[in-house]
Amino acid sequence: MRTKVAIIGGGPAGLLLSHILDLHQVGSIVLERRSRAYVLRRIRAGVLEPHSVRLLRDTGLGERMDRDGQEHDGSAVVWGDNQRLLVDTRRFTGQPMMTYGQTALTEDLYAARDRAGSQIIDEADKVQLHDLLSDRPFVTYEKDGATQRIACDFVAGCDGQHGVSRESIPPSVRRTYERSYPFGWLGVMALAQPLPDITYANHARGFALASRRSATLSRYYVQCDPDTKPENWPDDLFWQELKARFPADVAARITIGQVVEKSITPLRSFVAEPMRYGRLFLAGDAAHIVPPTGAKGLNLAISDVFYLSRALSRFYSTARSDYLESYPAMALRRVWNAVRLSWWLTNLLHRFPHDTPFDQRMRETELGYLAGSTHAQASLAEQYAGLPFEP
Ligand code: RFL
Ligand code: PHB
Repeated sequence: MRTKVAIIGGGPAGLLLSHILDLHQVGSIVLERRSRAYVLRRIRAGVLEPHSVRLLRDTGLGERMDRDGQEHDGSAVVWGDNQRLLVDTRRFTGQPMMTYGQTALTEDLYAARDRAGSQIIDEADKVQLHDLLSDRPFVTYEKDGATQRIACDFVAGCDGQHGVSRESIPPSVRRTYERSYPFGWLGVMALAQPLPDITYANHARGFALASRRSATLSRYYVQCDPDTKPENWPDDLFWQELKARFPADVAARITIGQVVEKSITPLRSFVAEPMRYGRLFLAGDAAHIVPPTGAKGLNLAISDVFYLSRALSRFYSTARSDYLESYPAMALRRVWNAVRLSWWLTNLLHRFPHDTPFDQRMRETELGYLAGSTHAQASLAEQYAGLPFEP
């Protein structure tokens, strides 16, 4: 087999890259380790920045998002004795945020790829990347017991946190930056009417977050021990703990419903540099992980793909490689800003095991300052909405 771009990973980054390249007549093959059913069962992100929304609309992926997604002005933060702040992106940036589940977006992407008759090879085992420093790289994998080979011009490593692409960059070239946090998030999807606003809570019992997927589907998270298991959290305990972490008036408006999914996510910040090695380009979680507190992971995957698809389509239409050369630095500028915001919000909103009363007073003082200062709110809203894509 031969293609222009071999894309490793059929998550949002890999599928969106294949979709946009196709719009520019650049052929690709996607190799996904899991089955399509497995990929579509994963429940993850929910919040899209205006830049992501615009890109999805501009590339013909906006129809269901605009019908089923929910535009909103931003997100609320609550703490202490009924104190509340709205991170109002509409007021400060002129643009709303969108709640639309990653699962639905991934379905839309698969549907678009199917309509275009594109090649997505699922259950591709033992993917390996070869000759990345040559101008004739290739990829091998196993499917149904046979080894296959794809010759290509470029490899896009979109295979997430545990993929093979990043590991194909020799350790002597790779630099990694990491912070792990001493807690996780227990996430619950429930058939219940959500709160009107996405609401983050800083509480003595730990962080909590109320979000949504639709008018009848709520998404909730509570900070938990990173080593706990969903089995340790029977539904009753979860609802009790969730409500205990919000101010009484907010808690009273949380509707209890049937729990349809429960999972634990560890929190971690991670960046691997450079995002390029010869003919290999990394995008999305393959290169960087952020704790979900800033709702940035999926949005970064989308902005990486915007830069990379532009660089590759320019290369094929004009033979210019300037955007390919600048891709790692340009993508990383946006990545590091989101890493900083996610780290800062994680520190601001969670309780840490060895916190002293001083630490919590610092958080409350900072939250109080944010609530009282339009300058500080404008800065936060600008970052929560995401920095604009560079020309
Ligand atoms: P993905 O989605 O992990 O997809 C990578 C794909 O690569 C496949 N793969 C391989 N394929 C072939 N060969 C191999 N060796 C392979 N190894 C792996 C995998 O099976 C998979 O299908 O990465 P991608 O595409 O970069 O997308 C990134 C996003 O999924 C992630 O950043 C977000 O979900 C993060 N995130 C959030 N991001 C937001 O922007 N807004 C949010 O509100 C938000 N909330 C969240 C989140 C992530 C969460 N979890 C569970 C980590 C909430 C949570 C709870
Ligand atoms: C979600 O809806 O899953 C969600 C919302 C906000 C976040 C993270 C996740 O910061």
